[in-house]
Amino acid sequence: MYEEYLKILEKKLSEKRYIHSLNVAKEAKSLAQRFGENPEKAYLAGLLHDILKDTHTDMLLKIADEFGIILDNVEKNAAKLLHARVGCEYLKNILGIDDPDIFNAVKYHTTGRMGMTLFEKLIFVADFISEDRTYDGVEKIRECAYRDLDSAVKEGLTFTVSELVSLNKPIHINTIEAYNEAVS
Ligand code: DGI
Ligand code: FE
Ligand code: FE
Repeated sequence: MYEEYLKILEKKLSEKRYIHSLNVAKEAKSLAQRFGENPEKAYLAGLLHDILKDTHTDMLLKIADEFGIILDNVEKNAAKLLHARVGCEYLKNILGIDDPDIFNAVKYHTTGRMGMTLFEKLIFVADFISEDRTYDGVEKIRECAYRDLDSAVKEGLTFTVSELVSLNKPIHINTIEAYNEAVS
């Protein structure tokens, strides 16, 4: 399935990240089946969500510039945010995938955002609970994801915000707004 994309991913990603992408795809598909979304589309979004994760920051900034992506200050200073922000445009402009569900799921998979769609939540949560994840607390999120997707989103955002605060890292406005919405 999706042979052409697998070949591209294999070239662009480390083995570890490639396996992560397959795991997120699998998880996204089964979450989609559980919550009544399109399973094959969720699989594809999961497969492609980290397509630029192993691309060097300088290259991501160059691609952002070429595509005319306006980056805010937090994005410019947090390399980890760039692969999502630039990845969605790469899918649209280079791979010709311009399905808005896939585009937005990839765009917001790292930060989340206020008013996430069901499809965006599936990818956001699948990325947190995929088989290869081993962080402290993953079991708790895994356990609740299939019961209560919004709780899993809330737990994921709480984990991210706590981690960023403890490391004195800047928090993107989308992360903050998603968190505030999730806990309100
Ligand atoms: O690409 P993955 O590793 O699979 O996962 P991801 O895209 O969710 O990235 C997770 C990393 O992104 C994690 O180290 C925390 C970081 N991150 C998420 N939201 C923010 C953030 N970093 C900053 N500086 N600000 C954010 O709002
Ligand atoms: Fe990512
Ligand atoms: Fe990921």
